[in-house]
Amino acid sequence: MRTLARGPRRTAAVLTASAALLVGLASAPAAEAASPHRHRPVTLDDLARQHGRYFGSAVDNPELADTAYADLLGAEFGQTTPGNGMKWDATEPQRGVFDFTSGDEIADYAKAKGLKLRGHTLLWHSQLPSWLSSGSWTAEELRAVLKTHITQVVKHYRGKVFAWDVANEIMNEDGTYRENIFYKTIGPSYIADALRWAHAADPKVKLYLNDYNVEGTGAKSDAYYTLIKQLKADGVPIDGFGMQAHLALQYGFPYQLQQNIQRFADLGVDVAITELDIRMVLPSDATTLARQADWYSQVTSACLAVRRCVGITLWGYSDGHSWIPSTFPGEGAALPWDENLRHKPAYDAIHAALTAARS
Ligand code: 9MR
Repeated sequence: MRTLARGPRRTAAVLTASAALLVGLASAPAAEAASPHRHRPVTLDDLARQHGRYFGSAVDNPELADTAYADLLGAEFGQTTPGNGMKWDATEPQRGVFDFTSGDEIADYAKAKGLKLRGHTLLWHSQLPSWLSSGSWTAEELRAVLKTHITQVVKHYRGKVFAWDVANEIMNEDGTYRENIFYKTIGPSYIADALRWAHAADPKVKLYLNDYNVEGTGAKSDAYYTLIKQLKADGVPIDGFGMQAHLALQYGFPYQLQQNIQRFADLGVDVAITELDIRMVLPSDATTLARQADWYSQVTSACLAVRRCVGITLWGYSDGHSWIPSTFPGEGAALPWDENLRHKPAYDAIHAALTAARS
């Protein structure tokens, strides 16, 4: 079995447990001494690592000031993603003027806590700086702007992030290309070029396409399946597909989730669950929280069932720090920890799913 120990933090935990065992052996009854790990908390990431996966949570810069939240995130999880700190409006607020303050803050935090870091995101229709979104560009000008942005940001985080969401949310629900500024100005070739520029800037980093409503089979995930297959056939560097998984109880569980993950894996790319949360209409009650717990369990099990599903990231882990209530008024309670950082049934369900699955 793989060891649970990882870095100084884990080593300290093991030493503490060993010390407790030695003390316990001197005085405790035999039954207690026989379970040396009884007092060592086993985190979701510890369990995921036994399967060769990570379990992570996004974090947004202001949340780092909430030390209870940031400390628990660092202790429980093995991976993080900046909620906003590496987006275009943060990293290149003026043309050619790069500001890595927010992204670096998260990268430093990740390093200090021993967390793997996903980069999010190099290109998106949202959170673009106004110099870009309200400028008027020829195709050649915008290609140059995109190339510079991707090259600078990827180079800056080389060796710090293990994966990039290169292009975020580039498809419509019906499987046609989203008419973002890049599509409208350059045409669909911007996607392959973005991947090539990112690869040139850091040949080792894993390059992903990432979107929501692609967890189940359907027109939108079909479009990604076709695109990734074509990119692979054309020799374009593409390593992974990110399924955001912003789920909602009222819309039903994604259709054929595991089979959908599997078909992308079969194309020869990794799959990651990148922004998982499961919202509901408020107020929550025992029934909805139990249903939510079951969904978290199903998502976890589906990922573990596909060898190339490399990890799961929650989009924040507590109901106290979630994008949902402000975006969907009247909805929330989407995460496995409540506002007071107490476990909800969803936490126990994820824990059980990670424990039950065979390595
Ligand atoms: O969590 C992010 C939130 O703080 C921002 O206000 C929001 C702006 O659109 O973006 C959120 O993150 C999004 C992510 O970057 C892409 N997928 C959807 C996420 C939720 O909106």
